[in-house]
Amino acid sequence: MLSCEGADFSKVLKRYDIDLQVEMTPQEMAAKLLPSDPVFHKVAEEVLYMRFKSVGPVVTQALSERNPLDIINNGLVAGMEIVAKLYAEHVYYLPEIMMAAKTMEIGIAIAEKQVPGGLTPKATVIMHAAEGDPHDIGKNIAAVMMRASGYEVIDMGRDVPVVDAVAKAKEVKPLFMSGTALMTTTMTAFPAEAAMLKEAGLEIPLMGCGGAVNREYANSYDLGIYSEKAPQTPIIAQKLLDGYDWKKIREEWDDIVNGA
Ligand code: B12
Repeated sequence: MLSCEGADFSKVLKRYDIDLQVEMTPQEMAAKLLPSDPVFHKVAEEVLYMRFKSVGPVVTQALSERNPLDIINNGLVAGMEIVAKLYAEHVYYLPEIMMAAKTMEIGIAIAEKQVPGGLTPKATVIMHAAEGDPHDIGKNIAAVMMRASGYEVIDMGRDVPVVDAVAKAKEVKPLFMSGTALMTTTMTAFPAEAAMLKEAGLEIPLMGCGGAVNREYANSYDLGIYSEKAPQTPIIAQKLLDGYDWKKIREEWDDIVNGA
């Protein structure tokens, strides 16, 4: 008869992927990346460990100790950034990314309600994920930052046809339009949209964003500007409000986003 006596289960029930790729466990890796502030630390952990049932009470408690925008940026989004790092290290996989994003969204929905914002928006912006692209988690984070900073955001969602995005921009004439592309096959939407706006005589900056796009690419077509991370977007928006055009944003980009 088969006997388990003497079996070393630590060698059997083992995350072979972690063993092969990294020496550390998710907990050990995350410990080095979590925010040092105890309140943000706790909030970030909720996202990191996908605790979608308890994130609500934890964020509500945090709101009595910290300001809502900081909870979003330094807690919820910080937790999601760690998740993305663990994914890159093959410690987390797609299900973890999706569950963590859901957890983050639950927390953001609660914190967002407490963000003090003027009744009159500073300006209107349009956001979308490129035609053919279903990746919208980064865009959603950027949209929250913009709303929290007092802008009206028209969020067109994901997989937005080029012609629809351009038609909306012609109708609304936003301060700027942002596009997100995480796939190299979809990022070509942005030069196409920019060319159509140019043809219509509209100088609306078109912010190219998302993992597939880099600064060089976003600067390679007229109207194109770049924003690498969601928190940089309100800072760039403020410069546009101050009267900068897309060329000046490009010229001073390093100084503008410095530290954000
Ligand atoms: C989650 C995910 C999905 C989810 C998307 C769910 C959703 N609602 O978004 C689902 C399962 C739908 C998906 C599908 C696919 N995916 Co996918 N997916 C990912 C994954 C794992 C994570 C992306 C993510 O959300 N990251 C977390 C967020 C927070 O990061 P982020 O989007 O980069 O955003 C940050 C910045 O880019 C920036 N940002 C982003 N948007 C914006 C907007 C503004 C205004 C600003 C300022 C900043 C900004 O700010 C954020 C941080 O501050 C990536 C892998 C990766 N490492 O990125 C692959 C990845 C993007 N997917 C990929 C692929 C290929 C696919 C599929 C084609 C797979 C397939 N064969 O079916 C399909 C798409 C099919 C289709 N056409 O419909 C590839 C793309 C490769 C490429 N370069 O072209 C990747 C890179 C995986 C890989 N390594 O191969 N995917």
